[in-house]
Amino acid sequence: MTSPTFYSIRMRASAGGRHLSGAERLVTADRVARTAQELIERARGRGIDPDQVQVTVDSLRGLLIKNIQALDLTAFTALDMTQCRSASRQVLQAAGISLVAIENAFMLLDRGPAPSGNTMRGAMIMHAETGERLEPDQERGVRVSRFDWSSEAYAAIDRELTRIGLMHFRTREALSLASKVAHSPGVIAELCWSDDSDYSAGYVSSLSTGYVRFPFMKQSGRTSGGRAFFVKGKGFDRDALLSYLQKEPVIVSGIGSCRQNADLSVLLHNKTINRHV
Ligand code: WAQ
Ligand code: MG
Repeated sequence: MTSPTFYSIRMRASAGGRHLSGAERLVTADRVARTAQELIERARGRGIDPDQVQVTVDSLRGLLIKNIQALDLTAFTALDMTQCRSASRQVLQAAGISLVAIENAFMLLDRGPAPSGNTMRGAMIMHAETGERLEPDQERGVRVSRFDWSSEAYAAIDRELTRIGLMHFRTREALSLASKVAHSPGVIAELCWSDDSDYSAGYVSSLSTGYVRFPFMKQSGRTSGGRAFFVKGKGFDRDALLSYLQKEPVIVSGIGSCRQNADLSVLLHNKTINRHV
């Protein structure tokens, strides 16, 4: 049986040459038109009206599609930003990221990681020990594309996330992106929070900790945000990583567990055990 051809759909909205929002999907032929329309509507339904919306459709005929399972999700039910930031640092440390790298990532995401001080369209790649930045273009960052939920997994994760009160499309999208990134060659962990002023949630994710969601990673009203992918220093192959993140099609075809948790010690304890095996 031949597998159906998938199409990568990428949306990019800007105003006055400044990046406003973007999105990426991976769908079969019958869903291309509807998805493109959805993304255009999303680009327009925001605070600032874009003066350009670009939608690119690429056929991925002949490319092998990799299937992965979503990371388990833990929603940390903290009350404020201080708690969230402190717990997220602990999760990053448990995933093997050095304090220097962690502080550098927070500093840059707070400030705007591009040299101009703006947020980036893509992610930083950061050395997990030294905190050094390794992405080829520090103004733009690395944009992950060619990933999506399968229809079945989408329905299942929507149900599970709704059950624990997480209904926003951003959570579903971020979980699929983080699942692709966690399966990258060389990435140990990711740190993210939104750059949208009305969305203060973020997460730390890795294969070992799963996706740990924090409701308050920044003060509301702030537009700083972004992503850092922490990589192993030794034997790290940047070209292989860039090619995987930007080009390799990945469908998230199975879901993980979704739960709320106000106490991270269980997660961190399990993690410590795993590391010593
Ligand atoms: N590849 C790499 N970096 C990206 C991508 C991508 N495809 N999309 C966004 N970014 C970077 C970019 O620097 C953005 O400025 C930043 O991430 C934030 O993007 O409820 O909404 O689309 O569990 O605003 C996380 C919490 C929300 C979700 C993330 O990101 C939850 C979010 P946004
Ligand atoms: Mg955004």
